[in-house]
Amino acid sequence: MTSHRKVSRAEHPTWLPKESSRNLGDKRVHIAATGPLVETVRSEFRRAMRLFGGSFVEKIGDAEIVVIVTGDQGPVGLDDETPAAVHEALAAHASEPVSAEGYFLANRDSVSVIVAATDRGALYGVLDLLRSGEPGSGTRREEPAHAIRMLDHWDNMTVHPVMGAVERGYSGDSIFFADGEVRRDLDRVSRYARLLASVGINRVAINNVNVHSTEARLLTDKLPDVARIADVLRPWGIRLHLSVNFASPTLLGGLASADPLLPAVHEWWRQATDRVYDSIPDFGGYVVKADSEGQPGPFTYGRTHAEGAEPLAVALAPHGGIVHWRAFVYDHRQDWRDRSTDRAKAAFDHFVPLDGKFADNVVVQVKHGPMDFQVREPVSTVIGALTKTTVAVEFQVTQEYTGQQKHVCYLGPAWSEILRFRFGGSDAAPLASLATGGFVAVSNVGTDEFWTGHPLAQSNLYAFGRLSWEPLADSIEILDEWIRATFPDTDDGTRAALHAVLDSSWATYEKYTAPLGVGFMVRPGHHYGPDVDGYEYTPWGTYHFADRDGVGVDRTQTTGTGFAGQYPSPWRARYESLAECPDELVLFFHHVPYDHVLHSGSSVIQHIYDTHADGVEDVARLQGIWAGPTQGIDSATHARVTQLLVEQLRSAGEWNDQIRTYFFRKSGLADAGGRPHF
Ligand code: GCV
Repeated sequence: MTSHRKVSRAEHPTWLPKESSRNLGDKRVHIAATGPLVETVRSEFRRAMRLFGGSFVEKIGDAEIVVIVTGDQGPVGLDDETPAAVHEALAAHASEPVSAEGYFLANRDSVSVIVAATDRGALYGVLDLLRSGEPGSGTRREEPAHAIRMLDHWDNMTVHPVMGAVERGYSGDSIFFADGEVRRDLDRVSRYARLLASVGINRVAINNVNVHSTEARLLTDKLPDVARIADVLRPWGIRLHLSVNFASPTLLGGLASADPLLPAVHEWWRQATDRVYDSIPDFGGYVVKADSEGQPGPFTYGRTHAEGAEPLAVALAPHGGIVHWRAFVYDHRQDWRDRSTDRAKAAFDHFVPLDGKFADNVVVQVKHGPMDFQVREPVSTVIGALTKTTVAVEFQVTQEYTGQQKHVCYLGPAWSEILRFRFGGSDAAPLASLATGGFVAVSNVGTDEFWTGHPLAQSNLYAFGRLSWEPLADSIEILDEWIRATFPDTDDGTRAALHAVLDSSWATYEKYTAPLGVGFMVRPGHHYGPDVDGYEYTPWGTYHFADRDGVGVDRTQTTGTGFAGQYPSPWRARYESLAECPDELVLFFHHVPYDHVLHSGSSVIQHIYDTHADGVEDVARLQGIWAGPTQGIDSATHARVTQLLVEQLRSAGEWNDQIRTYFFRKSGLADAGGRPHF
């Protein structure tokens, strides 16, 4: 019972191990910058100097690393001794200046230069140098695609009887809370903030979107403690957000109603919000899950979600705060007998009619798919349809449906596919550019000594940060950065082994779990392991409709729920047509007979049999690779991954046995590969 109270201080590798400070250490450093984050910049150099030597120098001409913030000083005094790299970076900035968070990183004649417009950009530049090492020769320009890059924590203040300390958390307890309070020791939060800043994350919501009564009080009497967390995040350029309960005016304020049209409700939010800003001047804003899975919302009062968000938005606006209003709104008490209701359609039906009606500082936060972070879903139709509303795309770094940090599952390739999706066809803009409100993801860290339960799951946190900064970056190159930064002493062979384990781990996971985009088939409640019919006759709206003849959900306009019609052309027609629908989503959009032949040439039933068997073989192969030479991987990491691969193989085998047996019994069609059913 008590082990989870402890916060690990163990020094297991992260992508900023002590050794990476070598990249900043043993150097003569000149800093020409002011601003609150410059102290953090200096502290990074001091940390490196303590470990590896080096010093600050007054004269720019003596320096090997130069950091310049152009925004808050006059022209830098350039002379004959000024290193060429400084001239180059300043010239680049002068001709096409970087935005507030961007920077130029130049390197020439063994001098590295960071030029930024603000202290924030300088911090990102220095952390880039720290994590990636020598910048190579020439000048590199870096700036984020979108201003908001955020992690949501589903952390509870007390251990919830069903959901635990962190809802869908697989990495120990909350790093923020214990025993109903904000932790006294926030050292781990500080180390977390440094990791996040190094991949460009600039906002963190600290508490669960399911706001229970204890957590609701973070907004009121717990504010001094919340302010302590904000103080720890601030030096890393990270603004704190709170998830709030829509019914706070009644729950905390004693009002009779939380109706968003009532002046008293507006006034309550105004006063509550003013008090937040008295304690936390750079407070980021509120995250709201309303009318969703039992959370209260504006429907109680017959109001729309745009009306619901209004009082919060109005209260935050004068302070520069924003409301993240989640579009995850659906009927979780639906009748499974009613085949016309489709959970996939719900968010579009609720939110698209409200396009343009939300206040300017409301960001509608949309899960990347229409269902719920499944291993494979089409993209959410809401993202393409909201053209007059600021939209944030929400991902799930915590692996609720992708192996719960017991299975290795690098999600970068899955996210890349989503970010590169083009609603209007191949000439249209990628989905990434529609995320005008940036990107949000559910975090995967906790008090676990490796931070993320599965040590290799750190790669997902890293990749989310990097993709939220540069959404079209190559996810395997990002993984390579992570491998090199986290395990700097690996040789080529070990790095190849890590790639062999991680690169296609998402594809492997998909092979042995729910097939062809149909989703779920997990055990209800905790969502780990197979239970094909676990949700089939429940009110949650997540069905596969397998019978003796076929499987899949008919979401066509012609004969099904009509969801395919929420897409613009060409996707509407492509998903509608069984002949054109991509194999990997065929059971998301169509109910097909088991002998339906896929584009791959395989029948649906044989595909199910083959991919499941392949998936188990893949995991066995990973185990073999991991048992081979792994120079440069510390023994604790190696042992934890070894132990988890045993569980992954067991679990993959269980999925395989249950899925193949289930479909054999339903269809009566034997596996042409002759493998056993039970
Ligand atoms: C925080 C899924 C999860 C819930 C989560 C919800 C959400 O349904 O299973 O645990 O609740 O998504 O995103 O709000």
